[in-house]
Amino acid sequence: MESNIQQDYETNMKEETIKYIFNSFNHGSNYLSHSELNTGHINDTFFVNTDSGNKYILQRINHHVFKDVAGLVNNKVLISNHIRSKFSNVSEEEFTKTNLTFVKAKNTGLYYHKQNVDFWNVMVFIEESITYEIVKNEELAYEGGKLFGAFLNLTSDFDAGKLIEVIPKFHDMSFRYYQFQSVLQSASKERLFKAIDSINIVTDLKEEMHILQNLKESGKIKLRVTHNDTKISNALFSKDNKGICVIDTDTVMPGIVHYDFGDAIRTICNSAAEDEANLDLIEFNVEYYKAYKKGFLEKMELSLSSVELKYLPLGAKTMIFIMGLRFLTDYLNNDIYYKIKYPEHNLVRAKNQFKLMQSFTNKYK
Ligand code: GN1
Ligand code: MG
Repeated sequence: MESNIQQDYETNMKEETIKYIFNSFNHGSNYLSHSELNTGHINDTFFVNTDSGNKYILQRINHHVFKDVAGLVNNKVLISNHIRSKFSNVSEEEFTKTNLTFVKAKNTGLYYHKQNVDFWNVMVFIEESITYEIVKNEELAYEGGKLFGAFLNLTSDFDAGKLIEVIPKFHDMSFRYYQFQSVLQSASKERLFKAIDSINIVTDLKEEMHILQNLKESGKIKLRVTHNDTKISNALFSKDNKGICVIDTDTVMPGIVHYDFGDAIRTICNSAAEDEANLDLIEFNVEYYKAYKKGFLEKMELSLSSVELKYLPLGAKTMIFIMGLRFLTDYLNNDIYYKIKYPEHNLVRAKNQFKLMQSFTNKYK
């Protein structure tokens, strides 16, 4: 049985495989059915329905990207428990309805299950929650701001030193430039030719795009717990568009406030999806920027320094840029990192981000 399952799930995710892995977690329910959620670019995510009526999210963690899965899961659980400790008057059942909670694996008691080379974890599904890829009104931008601001606020008294750096130098600009410059040496002529405009943008902005990193390294901007993947699809909303909670805490680790502020702006203020190929449809929405910032500062303002506040707009530009740079680097590197749906998907994403960044620069005065 075990070896059959192994063969199956290396080629495709058969129902038996998902069932077997899911039932190795201690949720007290039995698997009924599942469906795959095709949202993230890194992990594989499944929605699981059970005989008890409870629903779960089962995730296969990409261990090529996340080298220390145990450390990653430990980070997520530490943060989840810290948030839990702030709601001591709320019952476990109630907390689980509006917050990210993890399920332990049977036997090992760990929050993940290791199946030969693959690692899995299970979270309780939050009922009646919805996610958005694109923001369609200011209210949602404002609610998103409150959610990501609240996450930083709730974790602001957590000792960031207890978290491992899940992906070392994740938002480090010098490191991302280094990867980019290395790949320029090995990329195919064809890809270099197709990407020439984007390559020139990256080359021209080198100095400006290092400002935040320099402030961080000189200690002028402090390190805190940051989420590091605050795209709007990582926020859950209720049907009436109120924020519920932030999800996908895979990349929680020490960082600066600008990472989370800027990465959220990157998706909230884009009039199109991050992989829209028609650049004419991409425009930076300043009204959404203001609404997001208002919600974010309502939760954060008192704990931000004047330097942190002053550089929030540059945080937006820098995070839009760094994502374009990473997509471009992966395109030049023959698409080894992000999941792609067609050959030029990463180049389209990169051009999209640079168009958004230019629109931000033109509109934000
Ligand atoms: C990746 O896998 P997902 O969708 O949560 C990436 C983020 C990018 C994002 C762009 C570990 O996130 O940094 O912002 O794609 N995560 C990792 O959509 O690289
Ligand atoms: Mg993520």
